Amino acid sequence: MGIRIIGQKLPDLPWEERPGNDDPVWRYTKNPIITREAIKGANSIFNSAVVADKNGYSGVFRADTKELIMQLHAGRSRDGLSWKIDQKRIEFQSEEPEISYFIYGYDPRVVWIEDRYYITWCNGYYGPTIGVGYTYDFKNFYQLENAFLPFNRNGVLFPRKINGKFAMLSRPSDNGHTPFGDIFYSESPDMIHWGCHRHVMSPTTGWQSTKVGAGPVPIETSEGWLLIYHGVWTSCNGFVYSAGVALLDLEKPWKVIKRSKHYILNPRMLYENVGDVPNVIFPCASIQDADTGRIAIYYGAADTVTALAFTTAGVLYDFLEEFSYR
Ligand code: BMA
Repeated sequence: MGIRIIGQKLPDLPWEERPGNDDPVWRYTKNPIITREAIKGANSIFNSAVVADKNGYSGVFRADTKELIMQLHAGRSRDGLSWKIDQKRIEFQSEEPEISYFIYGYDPRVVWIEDRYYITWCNGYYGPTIGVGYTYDFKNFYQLENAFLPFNRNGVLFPRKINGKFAMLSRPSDNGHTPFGDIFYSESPDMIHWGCHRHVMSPTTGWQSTKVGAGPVPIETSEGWLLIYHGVWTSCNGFVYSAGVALLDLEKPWKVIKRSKHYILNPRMLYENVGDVPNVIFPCASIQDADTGRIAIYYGAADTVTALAFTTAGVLYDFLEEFSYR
C-alpha cells in the first residue's frame, strides 16, 4: 500500500503539482513568499515555522532587525501563502526573570502536542541553547526552562509523546559558526528535565560532511518518522546548507532506518544563492495532508527570505529506496 502519513487531514494546504522532472522536492513557482517588507524595520525574515490551526495557519517567524538582533514574531495566514506578521516581537512571559530575559531568539519550530502549541528555538542564554515555550492562541506566549545547557541549536520536538515521554532532537554546538554537529535524541517527562540522550546521526560525506541538524518537526508515517534535516558542507567559499531526508524508527527514533545519500533540495535559485548568507536553504517547518500524502515545506533562503517547496511522503519514500545509505 505504500507509505501513509499518520495525522491531520489538510485538504487545502498550499500545493503545486510536481513539474516534469524527477526532483524529489519542487519549489513554489512564486517564491519567495515572505520578504523583509512584512515587518517594518526588518532586515530579513527567514528560517520560520508554521502550523495549521482553526483559522487557517499560524506561525512563528525569525526576523532580524536592522540592528541585526535576531527576534521571533507571531503571524497568521488564511492560505499558508500570504502572511500577516505582528510588527512587535513575541515577548514570552515567565515567572522566572532569569528565563524570560531576552538576548536573542532564532530558528523557531512550532508543534501541537496534546493541548497546546509548543515552540522551540535557539535562545540566547550565555550563548545559544534551546528555548522552550508554548501558546494557545499565538497572542500570549509562555516560556519554560531552557532544555539544555549552552551550546545547542536546532531543538525540534516530536509531535507526540514517545513511550510516555516528550521527545526532542537537538544538535550540541559551540558558540560560533560550529564546524561540526551531530543530531541527538532526548526525552523528558515534563518538558523541563531532559535526559536519556541518544545519538541519532553524524555528518557523512559531500553535502552533509560538516554538520547535520533536524529541520521541521518529524512527520509520523506508517513506515517511521520522516525527518527532513539540513546538511552542511564546507566549500572553498564557506558553508553550503542543503536538505536531506531520513526515516527514523517509530518507537526508538534514534535508530535510523534509512537516510538519503543525495540531497533532496540544495541552494540553486538566485534567492537561495544570494542574500545575507549565500547558499543556504534551511527548512524549519512542514504541513501535510494525511489523505494525499502532500507535504509543504517552509524554508529560509540565504538567511534573507522565506520560501516554500512541495513533495509527498510517497516521493520521499521512493527517493529513500533509491538513494539511501541503507
Ligand atoms: C546557522 C544558523 C541559521 C542560519 C545558518 C546559515 O548556524 O544561524 O540560522 O541559517 O547558520 O547562516
